[in-house]
Amino acid sequence: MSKIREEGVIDPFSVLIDLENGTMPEPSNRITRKASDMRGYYADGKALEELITSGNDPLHYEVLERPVPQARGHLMYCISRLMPGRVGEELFMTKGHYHSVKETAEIYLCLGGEGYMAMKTAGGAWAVERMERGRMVYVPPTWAHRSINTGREILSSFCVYPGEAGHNYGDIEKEGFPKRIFMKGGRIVME
Ligand code: S6P
Ligand code: ZN
Repeated sequence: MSKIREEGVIDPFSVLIDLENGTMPEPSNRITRKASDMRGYYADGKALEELITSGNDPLHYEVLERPVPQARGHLMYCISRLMPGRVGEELFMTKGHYHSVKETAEIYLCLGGEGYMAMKTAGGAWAVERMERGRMVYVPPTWAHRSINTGREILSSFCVYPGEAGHNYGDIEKEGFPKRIFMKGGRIVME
């Protein structure tokens, strides 16, 4: 018998999350960002071009998901996996974004690796939170967010955010973040 569903209503489901390895073994979507997708984001554009050409354009990060409707009431969720590495002295990071619907928050539960979540508001507020296995970062509404991998392992997180949130990358492309995170002389520095 066919099921009658209201718009946006779907059947329940479950999905396996590999907590030990910080991954989703059977995603239906895999979004990838390679070094060549990161042009304009790093301080050292020349080092990025070298990584693209001599370094064979390595994977920067991937997002694994089994999407649900991008609608109010639903919860989007995914596994975000950021590779370890550097562009010049700057540590690998995600592009970073505001949510298009500003009133939407996000939870990042770190499953492995180490790094930071950098956050900023359009009004000039700035914050950074440590990411490490078992630590949850709460990104409040209106805060843009970007993760940075400061370790040698993949920085992996389970993310949850409202279905209607959407992603606004354009403003961060223009504004950037007030601080960058580098590895200089074996030390992590923020400047
Ligand atoms: C989505 C959530 C994450 C990021 C992912 C990649 O709201 O914040 O899944 O999409 O970490 O970062 P970005 O900035 O390229 O979307
Ligand atoms: Zn987000």
